[in-house]
Amino acid sequence: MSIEIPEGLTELLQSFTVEVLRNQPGDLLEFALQYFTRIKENETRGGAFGNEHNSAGRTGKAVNFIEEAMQIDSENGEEDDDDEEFVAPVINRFVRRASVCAESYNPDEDEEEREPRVTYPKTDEQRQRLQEACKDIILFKNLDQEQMSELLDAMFEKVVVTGVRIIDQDDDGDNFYVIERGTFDILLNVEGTTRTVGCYDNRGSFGELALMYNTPRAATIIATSSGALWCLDRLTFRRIIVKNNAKKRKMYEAFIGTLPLLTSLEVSERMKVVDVLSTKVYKNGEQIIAQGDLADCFYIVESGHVRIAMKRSKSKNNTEDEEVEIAMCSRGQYFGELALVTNKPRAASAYAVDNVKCLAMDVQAFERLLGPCMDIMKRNIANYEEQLITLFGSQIAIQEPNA
Ligand code: 1OR
Ligand code: 1OR
Repeated sequence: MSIEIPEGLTELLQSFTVEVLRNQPGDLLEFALQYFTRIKENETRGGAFGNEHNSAGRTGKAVNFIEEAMQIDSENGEEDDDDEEFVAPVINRFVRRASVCAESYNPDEDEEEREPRVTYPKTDEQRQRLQEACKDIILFKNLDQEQMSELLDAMFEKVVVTGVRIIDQDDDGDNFYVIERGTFDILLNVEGTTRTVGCYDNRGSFGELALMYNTPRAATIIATSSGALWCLDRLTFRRIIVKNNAKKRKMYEAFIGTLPLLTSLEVSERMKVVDVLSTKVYKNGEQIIAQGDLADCFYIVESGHVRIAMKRSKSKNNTEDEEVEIAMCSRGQYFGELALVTNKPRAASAYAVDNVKCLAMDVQAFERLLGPCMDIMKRNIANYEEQLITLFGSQIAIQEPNA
């Protein structure tokens, strides 16, 4: 005798189990009652749950489903916090989005004012750890205080152990992740062959691409140590970060179009560069880069001047080293590429002259987006080497850039 498993049962039970594990409710029966009532209510309101929930043609329903779920949450007053625990994981399990869709974001169509916020309550200690983890996240840099606080409220913690796959290439995007601690490998599968293309070491963030561009996950991320992540659900991410990116695009479109470095990029690729840039402001004399430091950022000068200086002595430990000015960067010029291209420590220091505004990009985005600009950069790096010999008359050599 064969027993037929009703369509949707596995997903329904899996999703419920995940919620139980995440919420650890005291009264399991009460929790189940609330959980299934909510799903039923949503279905009645025309939500996405049902036999057809896996069909690719339901692109966009995921968001509707969640919006609905959130509205129900907010109507329930004091139960909000617990209820919101239901929201985030439902997205991926019940509704799989169609594969690649380079959806553009139109902020004018956004109805975010009517959407209730997601809030995961946190202890002071948790909030402090979260703030620390988020303080250097480039995508969060241009947000105002209100947006930042909404974002922090919506984030929830996830503890991981070695070997856990946080993201699988080609999956739909559910969350954006900020690393609090731990190391993670970035794996890329190209035509059946998987290779490690990079890693995160106790800092940074990942999982923004699928959420920003509505594309499948572009890489696999695996924990290579135990660690902790802060997760931000897709809808809150889109409401705040993607909306902010739309503003950034308007602001920087013209400037980015004038940069000689980016001439080999298509317009759409240039816009993706804008999405991952953050503005950094420095006061006159402030150090932007310290020679010898490990590198994690690439910079483009938006306004002011940046003085590049190099220590004259060959000996690293000699505190008497004198710094010599070797270059001055102005609006539209870039710096900080050398260490990223050669995988070496910073070759020189950089200081703000007057008040300086730079656009900064992290190393992963640099590698992902600026490949087509590598020829220009390598030509300039070859020039550095020539100048180095002229200026210092030494054998200090800048290592050949990686292919
Ligand atoms: P996602 O939502 O696509 C996988 O999920 C995440 O891996 C992706 O967002 C990025 O946050 C992160 N190519 C694609 N994804 C990358 C890359 C990457 N680096 C980090 N991610 N690289 C290009 C490889 C040819 C850069 C490797 C250093
Ligand atoms: P970085 O990541 O090593 C310091 O951090 C940055 O200073 C470096 O990338 C370059 O972007 C920038 N030699 C080495 N680095 C230089 C030079 C330079 N000029 C700018 N940078 N030379 C100057 C040639 C005009 C040769 C040294 C004498």
